[in-house]
Amino acid sequence: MRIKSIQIFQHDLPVKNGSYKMSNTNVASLKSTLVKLIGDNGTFGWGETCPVGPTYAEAHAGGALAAVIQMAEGLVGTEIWPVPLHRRMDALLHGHNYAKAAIDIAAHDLLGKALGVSVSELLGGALTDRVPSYYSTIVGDPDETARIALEKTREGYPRLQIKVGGRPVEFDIETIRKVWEAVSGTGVRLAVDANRGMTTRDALRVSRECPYIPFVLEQPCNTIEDLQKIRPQLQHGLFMDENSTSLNIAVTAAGTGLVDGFGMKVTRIGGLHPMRAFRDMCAARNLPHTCDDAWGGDIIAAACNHIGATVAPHLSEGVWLAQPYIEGNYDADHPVVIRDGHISRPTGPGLGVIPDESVFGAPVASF
Ligand code: 0XW
Ligand code: MG
Repeated sequence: MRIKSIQIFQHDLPVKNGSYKMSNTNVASLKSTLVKLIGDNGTFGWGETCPVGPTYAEAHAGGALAAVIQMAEGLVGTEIWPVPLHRRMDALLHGHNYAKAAIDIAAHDLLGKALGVSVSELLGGALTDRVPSYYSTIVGDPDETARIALEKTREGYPRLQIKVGGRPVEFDIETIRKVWEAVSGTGVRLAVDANRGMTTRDALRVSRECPYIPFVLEQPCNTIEDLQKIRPQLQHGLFMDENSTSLNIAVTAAGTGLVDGFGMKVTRIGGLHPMRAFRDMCAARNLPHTCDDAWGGDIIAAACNHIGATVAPHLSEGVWLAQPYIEGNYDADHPVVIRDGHISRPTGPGLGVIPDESVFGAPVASF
């Protein structure tokens, strides 16, 4: 099966009730790039990529659009199966995983629809129909963060991610302690995520001054060298998120014992095909990880949910969705939503989501 044509759309996803604040990013509206692949048998598939602003990762909305357009013409006529598709994308453009991911996701959706199987089946088979999610706070007031942490735990989230960084570390330590006072004994798992926003000095302080609180420290500092520096002195597990920009880096981080797990983003690693290899590499090393993305609507949510459903439950750190922060859904009949801290696996073929195209307006480019 080959690609007959490609349509590219852009769509704004405003943040519900204000903005989403992390240590290095404060965003109020995100522009998503959507790709519709049409196969030579008439079957179509959808993909999406939506960087959470221009400073979270080495990715931005204008870059996603430009990179997809750069590849699109050369992809017409290409075989849709992921191995030849990725070879062709790599021959057309070096890097830019987050743009390639949108095409990769659309190809998986199309193949699933053509074969009458779900994307999780294409990825090896689901182990659950109820995928655990996690709730991520914003960098905020310690008491308010603790209140939200307890509320979300009671809603049924099995894991919380507490955002810290980008402010005096004393506020972060107070926040972590207050969250623990609120949720200790509930069984909820904790990650403390600084999104690269701490010095090594402050990351070590957080670990040293909260030794009895069982959290993992996610991407505390900016670089791999920073993580290597603090690793021997940490009293907590270390997760890599933003630094794992490729399968190659993730393999090294896992293989050298630098990290205890990953916050992994489907688009950052290049789509579902490399994500499958990443999942299996983590299983071989017994390393837990998330399967999520930085932002995006129902297409990215369904893609994360399908790969998340294939992760061994004891290694699944959950699938985060932007859905609680977004108004409306692309597919009103099959919305991907979090209920009681979990996400039901879509049942239809492919991603199980068929967006209402009129939501996106006219394509910005067609090939
Ligand atoms: C919590 N997330 C999955 C959503 C934001 O985009 C950041 C991200 C993370 O873990 O860093
Ligand atoms: Mg993170």
